[in-house]
Amino acid sequence: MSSMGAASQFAAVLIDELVRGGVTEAVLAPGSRNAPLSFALHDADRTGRLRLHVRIDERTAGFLALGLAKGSGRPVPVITTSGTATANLHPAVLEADAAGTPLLVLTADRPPELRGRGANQTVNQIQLYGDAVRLFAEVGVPEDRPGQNAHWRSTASRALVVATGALSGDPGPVHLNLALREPLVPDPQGLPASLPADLAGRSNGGPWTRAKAGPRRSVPPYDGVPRTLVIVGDCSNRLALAAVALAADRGWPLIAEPVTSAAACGLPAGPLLLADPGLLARAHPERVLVVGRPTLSRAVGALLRSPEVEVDVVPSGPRWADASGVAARVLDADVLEDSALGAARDRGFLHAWLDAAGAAGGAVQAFLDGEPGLTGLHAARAVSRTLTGRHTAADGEPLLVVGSSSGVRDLDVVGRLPPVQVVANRGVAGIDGMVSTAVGAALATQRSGGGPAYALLGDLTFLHDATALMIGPGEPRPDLTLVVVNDDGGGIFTRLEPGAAEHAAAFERIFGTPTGVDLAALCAASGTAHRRVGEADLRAALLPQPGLRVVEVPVERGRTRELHERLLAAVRSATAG
Ligand SMILES: Cc1ncc(C[n+]2csc(CCOP(=O)(O)OP(=O)(O)O)c2C)c(N)n1
Ligand SMILES: [Mg+2]
Repeated sequence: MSSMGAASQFAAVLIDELVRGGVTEAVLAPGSRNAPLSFALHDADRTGRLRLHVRIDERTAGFLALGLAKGSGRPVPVITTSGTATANLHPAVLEADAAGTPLLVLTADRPPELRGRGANQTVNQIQLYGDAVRLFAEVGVPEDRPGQNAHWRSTASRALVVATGALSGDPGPVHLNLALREPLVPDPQGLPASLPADLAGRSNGGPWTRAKAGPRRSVPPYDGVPRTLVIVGDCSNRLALAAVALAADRGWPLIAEPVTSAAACGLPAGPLLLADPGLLARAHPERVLVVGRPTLSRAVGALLRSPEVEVDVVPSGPRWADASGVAARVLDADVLEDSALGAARDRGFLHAWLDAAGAAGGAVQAFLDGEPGLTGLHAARAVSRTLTGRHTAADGEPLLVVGSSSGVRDLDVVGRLPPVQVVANRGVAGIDGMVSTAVGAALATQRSGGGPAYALLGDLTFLHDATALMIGPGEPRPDLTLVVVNDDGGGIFTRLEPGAAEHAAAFERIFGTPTGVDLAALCAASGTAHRRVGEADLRAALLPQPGLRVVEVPVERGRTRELHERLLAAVRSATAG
C-alpha cells in the first residue's frame, strides 16, 4: 500500500475517478475536514485534468457549480467542509433537483466516533437534502485495506451514472457524504506523481463502471389535430428545438418562454396573446401541446384549464409537469422527432395566431418607442437587441442568463430573442444564487468556444448573491455583463395583487423592500467594473467587453404597474384589428 494516509488515498482516487467519468470542472469551498479533497483537486487542476474554482461562500459555490453544469451539460462536483457549510448548498440542490441538473455534492464529515457527542463543526449530514437528491451515499471512513479501491471507484461511477441520468433519463443532484479521519493533509513529501497499482483505475483510462441506456423505443406518430397550439417552457434545448421543428412541420403556432433556444422561434408577445380574449374567441386551440415546464405566465394555466382544450405534455424525462392537473396524455420526447406526418393544416387557425402576433409584436415595439425614460421592458429589449445585432459566427454563440423576477417576464413580452443559449433557474425560480449561476454558465460556455455572456437581473436578485463578486485573484473569470435593472426593490410585486392601491400603506415596507444600496460602491469594494447608464448610452454600454462587469439600469418602480396596464391595453386594441 501507499505511504499516503487513507483519507488522502481516497481523495486522490475519488477525483481521479470523477475525471475519468467526464468531470472537467470542480468547485471548492475551503475548510479543514475537506483538506484531503482540496489537495487532490489542486493537484488535478495543476496537472490540467480539471479546472478548479475556489469560492469562500458555500451558497455561491453551490450555484457556481450549478451554472457550470447548466452551461456545460456535464456533471460538476462542489466540495465543502462539514457543518453549516453543507446546509448552504441546499438552495442549489433544490434547483438542481427541479431543473434536472447533474450537481455532485461532496460534503466532508466527521468520522462516526466524533458524531452526536458535541464535537466541533458537526451536524447530522446523513440524507441532509432529503428527497431532493437522486442518490445519497454515506461512503464510510477510508481505510487502507484491500478492496477499498473498488468501493471508492464504483461509488464515484455510480454517483455520475445517477447524476447524469444515463440509465434513468432523469438527471439531477447526488450527495456523497465523506467521513474523513486524520491525517487530513498529505505526507510532507506531497502526493505521489501517480497512484500506486492497488489504487489504479481501469487500464483503458475510462470510468470504473459504464452505463448506457437501451435502444430507443419506437413511438407511434403523434396524431395531427390541426388546431394545436404548442407551448414550450423550461426544458433541454434539444427538446425545445425539436418542438419548433414539429410545429413548423404541422403548421401549429408556437409560443416559447425565453428560457430555452426555442425562444428565437416563438410568436412575439406570447403571454399577451394567451390572455387575449378576442384571439381566443376567433381561434381557440382544440389541443395544447406543452413541451417542458412553463412557469412564467398565469395565462398559460388559464388556457390549459379551459374545458375546450385537450392537453398533452412532453417532459424532458420521467417527471412531467402538470400544475393544473389537466394533462390527458404524457408523451415520450421521441414524438417530437417524428416530424413528417404531413397532417392536414388549418390555415385559418395558424394565420389568426400569426396575424395577432404580428399586431401584438408591433404594438409592443411602438409602445416602448413612445414611452419616455427607461423601464425594465426597455432594458430587456436592449439586451435582446444586443444579442441579435452584434455577434457573428466567429464570436461564438452568446449566452443569456435570465434572473427569476421581472427580467424574464419582460423578455417574454418584448422578445424576440435570437438563437442564443439561455440559462435560467426556472426549477424553483429562486432569486438566490443568480450571479453565481451566471458566472458558472459563462465560464463553462466560454471554455468551449462560446461568445459573450449577458445576465438580466433585478437589483434584489443581484444583491442576494453579492458574494458571487468576491472572486480570488487566481480564479478563472468569465466575460460576463450583469445587466442589473435597479428599481430599488421588488418591482414584480407592484404587478401582483399586493401592488393594488388598497394595500399601498403597507406595500413599501413588506413588498417593495428598498435597500438604497449604492451599487457602484458595492462593485468598487469587490473590484468589479460598474457603469450606470441612461436612455442615451444603454445600447452602447452593452457592446461586448472582456471581463466581469455590471451595467446598472436605473428605473422607477412606482411606474411599473400602470406601465403594464397601458401596454396590455395597447396590445389588446392592436390585435382587435
Ligand atoms: C430565494 C428567494 N426569496 C424570495 C423570493 C420571492 N421573490 C420573488 S421576486 C422577488 C423580488 C425580486 O426583486 P428584483 O430582483 O429587484 O427584481 P424586480 O422584480 O424588481 O425586477 C422576491 C423577493 C424568491 N423567488 N426567491
Ligand atoms: Mg428590483
